[in-house]
Amino acid sequence: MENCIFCKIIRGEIPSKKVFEDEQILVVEDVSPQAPLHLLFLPKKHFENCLDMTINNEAVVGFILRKAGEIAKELGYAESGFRVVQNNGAGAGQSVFHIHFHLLAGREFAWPPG
Ligand code: DGP
Repeated sequence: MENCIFCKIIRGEIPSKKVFEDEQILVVEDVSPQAPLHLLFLPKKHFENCLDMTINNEAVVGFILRKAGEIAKELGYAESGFRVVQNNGAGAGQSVFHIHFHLLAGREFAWPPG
């Protein structure tokens, strides 16, 4: 998508701090971290959120969750716990309409979330 911020990051047109990349996904540090560890998992193929999913997007979502667990473990957060968050729609806090998963760790997390 031409004007999507995350598509621009994926294309390298906006700089980012890259943690992992393969042919399907890019993982970068969030520019506005809400926890000591705050990473964004971005599918390279643009779709907005859960409402914009098709059967073609299902596999990458599963891959992202597995990869989030692997990275959290590698960085030492398996014991302390971590949170994976995905917002759908402005009313739920989605501000960038290219689906992404937040990996947050390194502090206490409240429930229910704010
Ligand atoms: P959400 O509110 O769930 O749509 O999360 C969007 C996140 O994207 C938010 O935590 C801030 C982050 N973000 C916005 N612009 C940029 C950017 O240009 N680079 C990076 N690394 N993160 C960004």
